[in-house]
Order: sequence, then structure tokens, then C-alpha cells
Amino acid sequence: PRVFRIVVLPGDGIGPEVVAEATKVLHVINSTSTNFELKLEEHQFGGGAIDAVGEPLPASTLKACQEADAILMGSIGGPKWGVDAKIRPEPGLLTLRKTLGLYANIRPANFASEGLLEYTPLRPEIARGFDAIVVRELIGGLYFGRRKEASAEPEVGTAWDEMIYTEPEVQRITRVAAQLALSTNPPLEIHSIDKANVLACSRLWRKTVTETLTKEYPQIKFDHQLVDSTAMVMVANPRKLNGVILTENLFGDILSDQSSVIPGSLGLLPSASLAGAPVQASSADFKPTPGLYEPVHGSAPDIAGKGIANPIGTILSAAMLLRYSLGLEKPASAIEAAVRKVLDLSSAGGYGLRTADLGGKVGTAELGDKVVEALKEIL
Ligand code: NAD
Ligand code: IPM
Ligand code: K
Ligand code: MN
Repeated sequence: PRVFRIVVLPGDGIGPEVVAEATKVLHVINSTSTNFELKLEEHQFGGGAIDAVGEPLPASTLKACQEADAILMGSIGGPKWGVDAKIRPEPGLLTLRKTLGLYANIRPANFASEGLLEYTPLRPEIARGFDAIVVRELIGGLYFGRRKEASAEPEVGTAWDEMIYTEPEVQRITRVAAQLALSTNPPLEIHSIDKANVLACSRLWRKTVTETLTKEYPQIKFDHQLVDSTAMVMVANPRKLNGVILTENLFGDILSDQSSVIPGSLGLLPSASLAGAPVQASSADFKPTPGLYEPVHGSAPDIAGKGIANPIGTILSAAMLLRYSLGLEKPASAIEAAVRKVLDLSSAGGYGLRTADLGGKVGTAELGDKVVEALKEIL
């Protein structure tokens, strides 16, 4: 059988709790086929690694990630290594993304099916039919510019964060958005989000997106919107943003968390971080591409250790891993169908189970067990 090496980085806070449920699901997938074998190996990353060896991304972890077919991550960070700490977990994640060249962060929020509408804090008629994927540029912009907090006179009390984007960086992320848009017929619309009324980087962004799409993808409809009013539209009339939401690093970070309000919880959203455009597993062009897969949420210190975190975002990230990095479309779709069955309230046979973040009473491990049960029925 083809052996796939998957590096697992449970991380901090609820990370290990939600990753345990996703690996349960991967073990089921593993046991159903003799064509491939999933080899999972855990490594230290984040705050736990700082405590153990003094740095968030030990060289051995980075090496394992570079050699892996794919990486499944939970979350890192927490109050123990807070913003005033000397060594913090978050820069380790930025280094991992940058070193692996993972510039394309795909965050689907297209989850508000009829059977889940009861979970949204919005009015159902507002959330209904929202169907958007956030494509976030992940290794440029403010996250990777020079940064300084002055510690000496005369600059003490001043801090700098530099924001830089180059044309090639904007072109390549635009092509990723375009490839995703072309996965349906007719293509999805692209909404490019910026702050071109103020920022130079945004004016370069807008010009480059327009040129790239007009020249290379004339069949795709697109528009430009400013990030501030987009944040309003996302909760007032989210269907207006249906399609692909293409944006830079920081705006994408913020808008993707916000988009989780529509399906109802940050705990539901998965993500893929890739070094190129995803190729559908069914396509003749498919070739396995390494990637990092993690829920959109963080380590949730407020609920860590209680066994109540929602594992769905991580389980759906494992499905994205199978699809985009390993080309295993069937198991990926089966996991997604199992998740819908467990959450769904309306359809025949739906279990209608949910964790506390969605007003339910089911714990993390029990929900994971139910996904496994549903998955076994589907496979
Ligand atoms: P967070 O995403 O950890 O939590 C925000 C809120 O959402 C909390 O109330 C939390 O309980 C809830 N929540 C998040 N995931 C949930 C889940 N699966 N089930 C139920 N509820 C869930 O954001 P934060 O509190 O602002 O950040 C906490 C730490 O996580 C910080 O150190 C931050 O840097 C880190 N962080 C890491 C990642 C990552 O590893 N990629 C992502 C975001 C934040
Ligand atoms: C995310 C997180 C990270 C980010 C942090 C932890 C560095 O919020 O993955 O969304 O800002 O990219
Ligand atoms: K995460
Ligand atoms: Mn974030």
C-alpha cells in the first residue's frame, strides 16, 4: 500500500482534545482500505514545546513537517505564554507557515445548511444560503514585515509594524482564489477585500487582482469591496458575499473568525494552508501537495481541560487533508457526510447532536465517537 506520513501537532489548550477526535476518524479511514496506509506521528509544538525544550518550533518538529505528506494541527498559545512573555508560541506557527511556503489559506464557511440553521445566533433568514470560502494570503503583509517595540529613548513608547506586499505575492493568491472559483460551473464569484481608500498595499492588491483576473480568468466575475463595510455586510446580509472572499493576511484572519458566526460557532470551521492552488482529487492533474490543516480557532483557554470543546473544525480539517494533500476524495466526502449527519436536526436519520458552544450537552469525545459511528455507516 501507499504509505502517507502525517505529522500531528496537538499543541496547547483544547488542541490535544480536538486533535484526538480527528485522529480517531483518521484511524477509521485507515482501517477501511488496503490501498493506502496513514502513518500518524506526534511532535511537540507551541507552548508545550517552549516548556519542554525552550522554543515553540523545535528543529526536529520542523524537519518532520518538511518531510511529511501532510500536517494536522490543533492550536497553540495560551495565557501561560501571553503577549508579555519573552518566548511565545505564535511566532513558531508563523515560522512553520513561512518555511513551508504555505501562502494559501483556505477557510470554508459554507456550512449553513437547512438542518444547521437553528445553531446560528443570527436570524435564520439572514444566515440561510450563505455559501462562501475565505481565501487568505498567509505569509505576507503585516505578519511578516519588520516589527519593533522601542525600549530605549528617544523612541521608547513607540512601536512599528511594517506592511509589505509584492505583485507576485498578490498574483499567486489571486490564482488560488480563481482555481477554487472554477471548481463549479458557472464559476463562483470572487469578492476581493481591501482598504484601498487608505493603504498603499491595498491599492497594489486591487490593481493586481484586477489585472490577473481580467487577463487570465476572463470568465470569472469579481468585485472589490472595502473591509470595514464588508464586516458589516457579513452579518447583515451574508449571502451578498457568496463565492470566494479573497483577502490579505490580517483582514482574512479577522473576517474568517467572523464568518463562523453564520454557521454558529468558531469550533466548526476547518482550514487548509497550501503552497499552491488546490487541485481536485478527481482531476487528472492531481498530485499530492503537502499542506498544514488546522481548525480556524485557537487554544480556547477558557474551556481547555473541560472536555467540552467542539472537535468538528478539526475533524473537517482532517477531511480537507485527505482531499488536498493525499487525493483521497471518497474518504474526505464520507467524513463530511458523517459530520452533517451528527449535527443535522432536520434530515431523516440526522442525530442533531452538538457541543456546548452550539447550546448542546454532548462532550468532545462523545461527539467524536458519534462521527465515527456515522462514518462507519456511510463507508
Ligand atoms: P480562540 O479561538 O482560542 O477562542 C475564542 C472563543 O471561541 C473562546 O470563547 C473559545 O472558548 C471559543 N472556541 C474556540 N474554539 C472552540 C471550540 N473548538 N469549541 C468550542 N468553543 C471554541 O481565540 P482567543 O481566545 O482569542 O485565543 C486564545 C489563544 O489561541 C491565543 O494564544 C491565540 O494566539 C491562540 N490562537 C491560536 C491559533 C492557532 O493555533 N492557529 C488560532 C487562533 C488563536
Ligand atoms: C489563526 C491564528 C494565527 C493567525 C495566530 C495564532 C498567529 O489567529 O490561525 O487564525 O493570526 O494567523
Ligand atoms: K488552530
Ligand atoms: Mn485567527
